[in-house]
Amino acid sequence: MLAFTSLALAATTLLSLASALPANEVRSTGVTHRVFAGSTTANNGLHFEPENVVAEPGDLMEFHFLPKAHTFTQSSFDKPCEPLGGEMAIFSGFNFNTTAGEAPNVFTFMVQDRNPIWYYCSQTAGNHCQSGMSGVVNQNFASDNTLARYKENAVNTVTRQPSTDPLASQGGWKLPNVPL
Ligand SMILES: [Cu+2]
Repeated sequence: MLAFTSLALAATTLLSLASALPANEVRSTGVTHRVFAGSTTANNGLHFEPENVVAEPGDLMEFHFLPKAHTFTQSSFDKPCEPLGGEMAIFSGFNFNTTAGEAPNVFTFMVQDRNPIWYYCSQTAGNHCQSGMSGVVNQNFASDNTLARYKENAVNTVTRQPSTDPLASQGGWKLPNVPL
């Protein structure tokens, strides 16, 4: 009987904890996906590696920046090289320049759900997005919306920025680049 009472109490405590959380709270999974913005080998440096990532809600996406002043800029599939919802887009800003190796900081955000997150580099010097510097988190593999098609559609676009402030950073965190 004593054991039953303890169990019942524990269940009640758990329930009240759960109801205290905001409905849309996404809990951290502790999983981090590292992506390099830039490359020493692929596509003349205009490349995210890996460019196609599957992530769970609560996973972190962590971008490490190599030379050429790249950005992470969220877009829709339908409008490559344009920020999603204007100022709503997740945007690293041009805060991660480096002339060699990796920039001293990384850009990190938490995946909120399983919907695709399309993104591009908004560097216009060299037209990075039109040249194929784009990627996706949680592509819908049952759909025709592939990264290859995104890149094809990007070729004849004009790159737009989420903000007139090139250093604006939103939807994520600028954190120290800690070696593994
Ligand atoms: Cu770039």
